[in-house]
Amino acid sequence: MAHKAGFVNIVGKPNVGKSTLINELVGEKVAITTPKAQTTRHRILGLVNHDDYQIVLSDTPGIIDDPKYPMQNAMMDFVKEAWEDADVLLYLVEFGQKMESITPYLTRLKELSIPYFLVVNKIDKAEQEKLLAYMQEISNHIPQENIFPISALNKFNTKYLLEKIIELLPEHPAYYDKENYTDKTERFLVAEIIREKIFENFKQEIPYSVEVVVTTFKDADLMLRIGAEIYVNRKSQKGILIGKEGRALTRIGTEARRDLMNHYGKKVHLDLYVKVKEGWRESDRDLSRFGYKG
Ligand SMILES: Nc1nc2c(ncn2[C@@H]2O[C@H](COP(=O)(O)OP(=O)(O)OP(=O)(O)O)[C@@H](O)[C@H]2O)c(=O)[nH]1
Ligand SMILES: [Mg+2]
Repeated sequence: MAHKAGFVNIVGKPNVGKSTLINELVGEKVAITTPKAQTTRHRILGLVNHDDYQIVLSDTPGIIDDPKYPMQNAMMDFVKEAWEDADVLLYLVEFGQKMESITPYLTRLKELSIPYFLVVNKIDKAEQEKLLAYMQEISNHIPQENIFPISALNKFNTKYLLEKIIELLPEHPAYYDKENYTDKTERFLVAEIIREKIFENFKQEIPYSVEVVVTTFKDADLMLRIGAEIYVNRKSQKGILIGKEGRALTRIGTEARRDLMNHYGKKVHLDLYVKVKEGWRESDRDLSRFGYKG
C-alpha cells in the first residue's frame, strides 16, 4: 500500500473542544485544555504516525469574529493559515451551539475545494432526540455524510473519525520524523502547562493577560530543573498573580509541578518568577519574541 500523509486542520469557535480532540487523536497531550474560551493561542501540530500513514493534525485558536488587540489578531492569522493549507478540514462545533453562529461557516465549508467534516462535539451532553434534531438542522445546509457526531472527552466515535480521515489522505511520504508527535518543544509544553494552571485558577482578565516563557530546562538524571517567567500585561496584575503571602503563585507552581512530574515520570523542581511587561499584547516586538509572529 502506498504511504499516505496530509494536513488535517481543526478549526472552530473557542471552547468547542478542538484541543481535547487533537489530544485524543494523537494519544498524547499536545495542547492544553480548559473550560475557558481562548485557551489555545498558537497553531500546534499533533502527529498520528503509522507505518502506512502520517496524519499531521493542527490545533488552532478558537475563531474570534472581532479581535480586540494585536495578540488576538496574531491568533486569527494562525486560523487563517489553517483554512488555507489543509488537505482535510475539520470544522468543530459543540452540541447546542446556536445555528446563527454555525451557518456562515457551513457556507464557507461548501465552497472549499478540499474534503471536510462538520464535527459535532460534546454529544455526551445531548439527549438522543435533541441530537437528531440538531444534526437534521445542520443537514439542511450540508450533506449528511459530512456531519460527524463525537464526544472528544469520552472518546466516542473518535476512532471512526480517524478512519474516515485516513481514507481521505493523499498519497505522500511522511512530512515529519515519525519519532515525534508534535512540532513544539518541551519548553513550549511546559510553558503551556503553567498557563493552563493560571487559566484554571483565575477569573477573567488574568488568564488573558499572561504569557509564560520557560527560561531553564535542565534534565538531570533524577530531576528536572525548570525555571519560568510569567509576564503580566499591567503592573496591578503582578500582585494578583502572586496573591496574599505568595499563596496564589505557590498554588500555580504546585499544580503545574504535579502535572509535569506525571508527564516526565521524575521529580521536578520548578521556579516561577512574575514580571511586568506593560502592554505586551499590543507590542509587535513582544509578540514576535513570544512566538506569535514569524
Ligand atoms: N462534556 C464534554 N466536554 C468536552 C468535550 N470535549 C471538550 N470538552 C470540554 O470543553 C472545554 C473546552 O475544551 P478545549 O479542548 O479546551 O476547547 P478548544 O476548542 O480547544 O478551546 P479554545 O482553545 O479556547 O479555542 C474543556 O472543559 C473540555 O473538557 C466533550 O466531548 N464533552
Ligand atoms: Mg484549544
